[in-house]
Amino acid sequence: MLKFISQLFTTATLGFNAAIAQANPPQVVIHPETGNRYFLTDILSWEEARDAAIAAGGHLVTINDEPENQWLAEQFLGEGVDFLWIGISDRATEGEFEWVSGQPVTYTNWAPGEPNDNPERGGEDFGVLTGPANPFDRPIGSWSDAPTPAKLRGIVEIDRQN
Ligand SMILES: [Ca+2]
Ligand SMILES: [Ca+2]
Ligand SMILES: [Ca+2]
Repeated sequence: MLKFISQLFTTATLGFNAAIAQANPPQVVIHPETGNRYFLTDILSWEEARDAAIAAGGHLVTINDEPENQWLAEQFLGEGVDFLWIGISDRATEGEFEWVSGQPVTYTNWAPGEPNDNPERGGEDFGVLTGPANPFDRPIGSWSDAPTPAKLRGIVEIDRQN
């Protein structure tokens, strides 16, 4: 864990030369108020992204309030981004969305008509944050549930106290 954080810190502070020395460097951003760190996983299933987040000492992001949602949208929802995994799921009990971090659900930002557990896609249990390239004209920063076979990048959050 400490070694990993140290590597992230080195990549973030040494800049371009250090970044190109790694095949796929995590681009870490630090929230200016909470000190929590965030970065994107590779393109993975939700469950793979969840496991990658745990391996990094964090969790798929828990979006606790509207300011955090807005900040994440500004950091990660650039041009060409359609969807990113977030750490909310109703895999355990259909219709009851929980954060994988175990933190309580204090805020949601579902898009109109979502979550819908879309039966045409075999049901949907895993949350995504919506970017500008989404094909459904959904509001940027809104959430929806997505199907198990989907492969996306996920947002990892490492809480400061960890
Ligand atoms: Ca959070
Ligand atoms: Ca579901
Ligand atoms: Ca859906």
